[in-house]
Amino acid sequence: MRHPDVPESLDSWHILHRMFRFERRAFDALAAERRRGIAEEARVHLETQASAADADAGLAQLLGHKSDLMLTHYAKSFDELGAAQTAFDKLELAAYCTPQTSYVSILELGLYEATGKIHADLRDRGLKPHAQEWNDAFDAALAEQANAPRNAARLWAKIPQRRYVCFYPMDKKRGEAVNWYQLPYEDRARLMLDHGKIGRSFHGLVTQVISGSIGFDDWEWGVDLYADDPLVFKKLIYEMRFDEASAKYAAFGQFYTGMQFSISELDRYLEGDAIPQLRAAREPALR
Ligand code: 76R
Repeated sequence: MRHPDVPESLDSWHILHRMFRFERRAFDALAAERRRGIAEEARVHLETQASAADADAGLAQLLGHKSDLMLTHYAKSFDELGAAQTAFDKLELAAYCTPQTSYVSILELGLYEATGKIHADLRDRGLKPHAQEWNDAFDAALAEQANAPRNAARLWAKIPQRRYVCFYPMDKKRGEAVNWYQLPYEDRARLMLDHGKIGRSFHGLVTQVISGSIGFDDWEWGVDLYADDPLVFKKLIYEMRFDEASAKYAAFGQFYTGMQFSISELDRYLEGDAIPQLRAAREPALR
């Protein structure tokens, strides 16, 4: 992946989003004791995943008809994601959860700026592009990026513990007239810089998790936004619509919006007799 037009990325969690319809009437029809047993089995299972160092699981109640429940899995490989999928499907609860859609992606930190700098630096050092020495220096520079404290912490952060979540997939356009992938590198880097500037004006108000899905799923990226106030999504996404990277080059899939709740609150969601809450964060959410 050293084509001069290709920005590098740092990649980390393998992510599976699963959206389900919850068969509430069928669940309600069960005896109370059985409902409790089903909820408890699922709670213990998901909490074990969420407390592991090398995985995570998160729940959100979605608004509207598209789906009721979003289950987000983080794992360190597709193999482990597959295992998580199977394990959930073996829970008794799965009999009441009908899959509606899903999304497969890998968390990424885009490195437009850094890649440009690395290329320039290697050029300045007089290294011959793609010769062994150049490749080694390139790898070393990338490893440095991955180990930089700011990047390392963000790469392996767990699911942000903020109440509201908004998930949607997106593409950069590849039309005959408007084609992101045919823009010169410098133009794309500049547009991403402008994009980042708008994003950063919302710093602290929103936590974005960008995951790449080229080669894995129907769109090119999954966008997860997390905030303490849903209005922030509307303001941020609206503002970005006017920014060239989005205004001209972005295309969006379906939006899913809802409330994250703690796995310990699953029984409340299933019973439907109180609003399931997001309890105190397990660890400081990265902002
Ligand atoms: O990671 C960083 O903070 C560096 C700057 C940055 C990159 C590289 C950044 C910042 N984003 C990056 C990459 Mn983003 N982002 C989106 C959307 O709705 C829309 O119009 C687009 C959906 C939002 C709302 C958003 C928010 N971003 C990307 C990429 C990869 C593109 C590529 O590689 O070609 C996509 C698809 C994408 C989409 N972005 C930010 C935000 C916010 C809020 C920030 C600032 C984060 C912060 O500093 O807190």
